[in-house]
Amino acid sequence: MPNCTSKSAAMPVLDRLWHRCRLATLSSSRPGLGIIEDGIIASRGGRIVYAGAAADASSLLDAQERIDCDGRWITPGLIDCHTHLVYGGDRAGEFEQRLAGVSYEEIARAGGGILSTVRATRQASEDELVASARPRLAALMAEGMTTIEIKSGYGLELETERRQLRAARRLGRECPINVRTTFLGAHALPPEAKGDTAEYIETLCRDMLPTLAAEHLADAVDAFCESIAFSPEETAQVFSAARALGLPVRLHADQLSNLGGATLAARFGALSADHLEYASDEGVAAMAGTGTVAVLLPGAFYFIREKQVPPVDSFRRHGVPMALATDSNPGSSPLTSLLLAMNMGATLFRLTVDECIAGVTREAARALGMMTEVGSLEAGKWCDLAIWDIERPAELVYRMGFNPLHARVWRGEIQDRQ
Ligand code: DI6
Ligand code: FE
Repeated sequence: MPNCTSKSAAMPVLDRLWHRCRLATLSSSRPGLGIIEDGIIASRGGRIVYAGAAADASSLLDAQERIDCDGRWITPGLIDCHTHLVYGGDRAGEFEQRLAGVSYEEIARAGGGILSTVRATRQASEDELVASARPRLAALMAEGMTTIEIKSGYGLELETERRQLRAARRLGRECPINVRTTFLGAHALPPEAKGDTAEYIETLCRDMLPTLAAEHLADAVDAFCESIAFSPEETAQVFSAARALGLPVRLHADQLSNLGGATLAARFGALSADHLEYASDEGVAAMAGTGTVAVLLPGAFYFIREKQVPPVDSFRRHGVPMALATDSNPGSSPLTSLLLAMNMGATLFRLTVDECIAGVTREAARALGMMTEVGSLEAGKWCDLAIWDIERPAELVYRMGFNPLHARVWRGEIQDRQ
């Protein structure tokens, strides 16, 4: 056993050390945001080796680079745990229709909506999908996002679904971010199915899903369980196929009506159930039983001018964890700001500041099944940081359209502002 002296002398040099900073660690073992007023963070090999009080870490002084944070706040890098970032075209024309009084559902039923983006996505090459997603990604990264989930669902046939997922993986290789992909083949019924939902779901389960899983293109499987999309029974079929392949599931649940989506998600042990404006108390209780995260998407609520607020008090009462995400997509939430998503979460859904910040960090990591890797400032996790020019954490939630990011750190490396 080495004694204390030889141990510290032999300690490897740290790559980087941030000091004189205030930390919102989001560590589950601390109350609230896990605040440390005089903190330091040390990294080695892209991982956090220490995040805590400066007073407890006097031996951690030997780093290749020391960064004086001058009292700035550091949070975990932000996580957007629900996006449809990769797609062709846009829906600005539909937005104008909606301003003239046509509803989101009416547009969808008339063959517009998701299907108009499907047409544009089918026409786009992988390069074009990557190129058009990049500015949206850059906007999120400029606000400290370091991890993102990206869904397919605008192909609705194997080739295009694959191209979307490949584009998402490529963004993960080419940009300093962590990417998690989700297969959302059950997003809408493609026009060529001519109304034969059963046949489409059968093809999806038999061919598309196993093929994409074998190509390691999908980290999870999602479905849109809604009257304008797929029934609970069809969704269950997709989920059974996913589970048989060992893939975790998540669900667009109870967004426009209550079809029992929250209960269904829980029945399959889903990582998350998302939207949930119309979720019942029974559904929330079921989610509590399986640790399914409620992913709240105030951007979509705002943009389609929904009136029904998700049952936030019920989530709190039942101890269901709540995450917040942008739902970035061309139809119901053309949003590329997690800061604004937090502001909307607070203003529209009455979430607290702590719930909003936890919702785009620790709870978003939970929704992605990435708790051991990201989401809090704790030794062993990736050193993904957002460093802010703010005086108190509430400023991240309070402002609208202002970006106080000072620096973004991904896997221990300081990134240029995008
Ligand atoms: N719910 C949504 O809010 C998005 N997909 C979904 O299942 C909408 C996607 C779109 O309108 O393009
Ligand atoms: Fe969505």
